[in-house]
Amino acid sequence: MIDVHFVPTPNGHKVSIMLEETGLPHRLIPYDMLGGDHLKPEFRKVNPNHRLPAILDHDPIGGGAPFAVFESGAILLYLSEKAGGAFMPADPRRRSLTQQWLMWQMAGFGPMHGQAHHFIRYAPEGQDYGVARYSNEAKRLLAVLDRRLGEAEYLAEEYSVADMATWPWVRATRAIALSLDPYPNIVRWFAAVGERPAVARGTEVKNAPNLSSLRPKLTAEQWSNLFGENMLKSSEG
Ligand SMILES: N[C@@H](CCC(=O)N[C@@H](CS)C(=O)NCC(=O)O)C(=O)O
Repeated sequence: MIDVHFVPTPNGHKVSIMLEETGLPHRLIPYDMLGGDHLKPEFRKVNPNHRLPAILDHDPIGGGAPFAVFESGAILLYLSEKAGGAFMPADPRRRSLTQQWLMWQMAGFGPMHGQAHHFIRYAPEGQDYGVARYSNEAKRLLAVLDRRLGEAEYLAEEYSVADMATWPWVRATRAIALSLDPYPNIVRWFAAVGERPAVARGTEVKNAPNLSSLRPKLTAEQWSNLFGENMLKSSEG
């Protein structure tokens, strides 16, 4: 059994999609991120970085004591290995392509889109520089993705963990009112991936409407848990 410490965000959905795709036995442990559940000291045993998602495998690869994995990309690779190499192509070139696009998602597409979400949706209004900087980067990365998907049906030619990592972040562009119309190859791929039953099941758990809105309203305590003092304090000591 795999415990999934979970919030229904793009990073969380990467993992819930993969678990539905592979059928590995798991249970979702929901976290109230606004309430600061992820900042509690006991969560550090599962994720030293105090972020979601993270998993705890009670029947780990190689046996032994329960094993924790953090960082959504590392979790996808772990689950792939656990499921006998699922969604990781056997062909060496395609396998490398999967790793390249997965790293690109983890180091570029996700973090840059995340910053666009921050400046457009959460930061105090009027921060034109941050909004422009990260909107431009978000659009540049969409153009890179569109070009790739004009060359290949899926990022690594066949459907892989790289698509699972990228798809939920493309879906999240609707929350920052970024249209996909200029990217016809993304539109084609986005629909094809979205039609997979496991993707539908994996994204069934949704965020509270406030968190999915263009301008979520946070109390001072919630703000502190996500971006301020409480968040900082959780990593001390
Ligand atoms: N690189 C990490 C990012 C994890 C991350 O930032 N998760 C968000 C939710 S999607 C989180 O835990 N936010 C809580 C916070 O910022 O306090 C991953 O891919 O797992």
